[in-house]
Amino acid sequence: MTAKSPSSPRAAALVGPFASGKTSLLEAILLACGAIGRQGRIKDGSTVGDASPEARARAMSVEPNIATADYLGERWTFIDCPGSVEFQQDAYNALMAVDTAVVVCEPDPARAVMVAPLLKFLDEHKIPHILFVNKIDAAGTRLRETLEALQAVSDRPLILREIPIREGDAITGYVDLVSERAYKYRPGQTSDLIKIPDAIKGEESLARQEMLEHLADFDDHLMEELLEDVQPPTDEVYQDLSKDLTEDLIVPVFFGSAENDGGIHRLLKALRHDVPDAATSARRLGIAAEGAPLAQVFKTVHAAHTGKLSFARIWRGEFSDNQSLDGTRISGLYIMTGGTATKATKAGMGEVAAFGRLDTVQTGAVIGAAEPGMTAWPEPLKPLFAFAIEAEKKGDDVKMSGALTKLAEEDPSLSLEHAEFGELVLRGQGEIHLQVAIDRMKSRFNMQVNTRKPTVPYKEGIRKATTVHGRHKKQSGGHGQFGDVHLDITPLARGAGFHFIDKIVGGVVPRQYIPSVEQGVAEFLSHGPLGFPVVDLSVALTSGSFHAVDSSDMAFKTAARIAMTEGLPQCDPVLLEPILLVEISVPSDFTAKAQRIVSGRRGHILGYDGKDGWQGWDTVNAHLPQAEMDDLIVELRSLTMGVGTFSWTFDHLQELTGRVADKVVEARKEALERS
Ligand SMILES: Nc1nc2c(ncn2[C@@H]2O[C@H](COP(=O)(O)OP(=O)(O)O)[C@@H](O)[C@H]2O)c(=O)[nH]1
Ligand SMILES: [Mg+2]
Repeated sequence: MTAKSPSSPRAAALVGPFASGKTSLLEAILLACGAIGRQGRIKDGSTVGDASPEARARAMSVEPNIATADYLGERWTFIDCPGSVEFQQDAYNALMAVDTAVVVCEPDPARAVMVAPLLKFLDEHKIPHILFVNKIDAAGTRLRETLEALQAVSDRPLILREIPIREGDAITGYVDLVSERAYKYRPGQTSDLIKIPDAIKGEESLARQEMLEHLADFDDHLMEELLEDVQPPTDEVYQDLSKDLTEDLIVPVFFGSAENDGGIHRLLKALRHDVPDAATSARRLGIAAEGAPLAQVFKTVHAAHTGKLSFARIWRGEFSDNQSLDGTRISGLYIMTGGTATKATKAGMGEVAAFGRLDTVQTGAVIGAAEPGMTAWPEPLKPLFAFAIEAEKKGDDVKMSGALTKLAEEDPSLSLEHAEFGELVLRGQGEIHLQVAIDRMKSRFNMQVNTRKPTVPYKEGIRKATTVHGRHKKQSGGHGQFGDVHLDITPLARGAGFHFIDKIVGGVVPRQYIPSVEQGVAEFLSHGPLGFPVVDLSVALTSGSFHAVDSSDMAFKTAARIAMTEGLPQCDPVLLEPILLVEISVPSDFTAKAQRIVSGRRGHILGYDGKDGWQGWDTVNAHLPQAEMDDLIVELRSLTMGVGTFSWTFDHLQELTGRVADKVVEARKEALERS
């Protein structure tokens, strides 16, 4: 065997769909490494991972679980990533920090499509990855069918590295296709070497041949050997496996049971032999071998005791506690041994360390000097779901903003927007994603917040022109007030906005008062007769008069408002609703469903096409009213096994009339009366 001894620690991310068993696998791995004494269970809430109250409450990972342990004298950091699509950002970021990904999936072929987006990301970034088919203890299907379904969603060839040994319905061991040795599972220990059962000898040599043929696609020498019927030396096969994984040419496939400790040592040994070291991964990321110490942050956490922690992979050199970096000082350096932070004085190349109090360093940023030519950090995921939020206690708004800013720093797929109508809108990847953020506000910042649907930014327009006269005159002892204006109000084309035109001749309205007239008009337009901002019109000041003593800015502003209040209702105002351009992307099996969702939401389908670079996926382009977007992602996911998604941009405003419009105007009136 080519047991190379990497000089530096390696890192692997455990990724895959929700509930495929990643956190359980982390537990099994830590047990196999001797880092914990007994295996915790998800259902007992006793695992190393998912220890936060938000994760335990849902029996689901809502943040990465990071654990460092030694296997056969070599150091590994495992990053167990949340599988839920709503927490994907953390998984994508972690993948940028590792030498390999272990994609954990379930045997059910119907679920294979759930790993498609992840495999796309891995291939796009050429990140070596291994497939681990988990829950093999409960598998109802043949591994072949599972593999076929998975192959359909992977651009890279999947290569079975072992085949199962069955006793009745149960899988009790495996045959390694390289060494051609058979093993029987022994929970808690390395498997027992046994003889290859006669019954599967035929199947074994077929599977082995298949594996070799795949490898020969990338190795001419091996191809020659196969053509000449020469048995390739085992070392050559191991070398190919390691090289092809490193270059992301193949995806080796293993299986087992995280909960019942089957196949875990087998998986760990494959990692040990085949996974590239930090130097190789750094090269893949465009980081030169020589240079100053460099680490990259993949996760930021604001912890209660330690303050801000930046979890980073060290790609070059060594960092030490108290070291000064461009003016900021590392204040606390930690390694996650098992699941707990252990203080360290130094951390070196290959390690995953938490850096304390790097206040200006964001997720994705480089610690040390950034390097030209480094692979770009993935863009944050675009928001798909939103809540309007407010602090329960009036006056807590500033504190709330501060807490939310920290949470958004922890998770770049969470964002905060000061929206129209003074609303604070929290955006993210789904309802659970936002709910977890709200829960963290309470558990970590002691902030109770209220949520509701965000207000749709309706506008109003006009459909007719009119001419009005507004006069403001008051004579109440002493100084009076006098302003007098004539306005032409005219509708403009959609998208034109608001134009104010000064047509005064001969100084009938003195020049210094004209800005006040414009201001009076603009203020009126912020709340039209239907309660929304009025757009796409011009207002021309055509004439007026003034009084040498009593005229003032205030008086002209009031006159303008009087004119607008009278004039605008005569212009046949109409509600305008925002329409978004939405691109939905789904596996083609679900395209018809996606189209039905659009029609069901007053949408208009513009067309559909194959998704660029995504075999077997379609995009559906549509115009959808923003008012219908609220739970679009919820419905889309529920109809597409969670993988359907969309992107959106504002497109145009469209007239809305009839019952739907009446309801909107009524609701707005009530809201305005309340506030
Ligand atoms: N039968 C069986 N169940 C498993 C296995 N591994 C995990 N599970 C169960 O699958 C569920 C999800 O496990 P978890 O580790 O939280 O999955 P994650 O979402 O991928 O982290 C839990 O109920 C586990 O008990 C396994 O090997 N066999
Ligand atoms: Mg998990």
